[in-house]
Amino acid sequence: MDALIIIDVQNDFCPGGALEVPNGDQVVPVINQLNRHFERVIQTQDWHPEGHSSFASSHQGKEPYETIEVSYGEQVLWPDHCVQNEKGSDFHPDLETKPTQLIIRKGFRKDIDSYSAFYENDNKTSTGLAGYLRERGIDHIYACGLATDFCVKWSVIDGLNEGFQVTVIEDAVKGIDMDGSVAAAWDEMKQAGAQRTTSDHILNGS
Ligand code: VGL
Ligand code: ZN
Repeated sequence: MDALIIIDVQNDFCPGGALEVPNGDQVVPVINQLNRHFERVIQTQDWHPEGHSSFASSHQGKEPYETIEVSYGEQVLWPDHCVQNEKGSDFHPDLETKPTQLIIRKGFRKDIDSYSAFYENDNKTSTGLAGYLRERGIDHIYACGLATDFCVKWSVIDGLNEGFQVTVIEDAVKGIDMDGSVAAAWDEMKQAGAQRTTSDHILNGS
């Protein structure tokens, strides 16, 4: 059984948002169409407390997009984004969320960032998603949303590692792209065993 997983289609990742993904909002109409096609739809929501450790503003002298070493490895520092209960963490207003059956919030522990829908960045703390999918008999996930090179990529790789079949819908994702990170993400996802398709193929079989 398959499910659509819509990753982080939130105001802060769209044009005008705090951590803008170029053309991030262009995925919205595509996802709205896909949404109606799938019987099982799951969303993720980046959901940080104020002063989160992934924010550059929490580290003296650091600027956004610099990296630091933390206990679980390298961490990119971001502008403050997707703060709980603020407008930036809301889903894009045009995103159709009615078909969504589960919303997984992530990144709410102050000291650990969480890109993946399955595991926080320590690679140990589970969000519970794998168990949810298994209990519902879902073995194939179709990934879309933001950003290709961070949350989409890590969700796809962790999903594959958890034994799910994963297909990325290429016209329903957009990336941040730091130093070629989008191309690298596609390579890594392919290496890990991800498949790639288009919304047209899903909706029209062509
Ligand atoms: C994301 C950076 C920080 C994402 C979330 O959704 O890709 N990227 N938090
Ligand atoms: Zn975040």
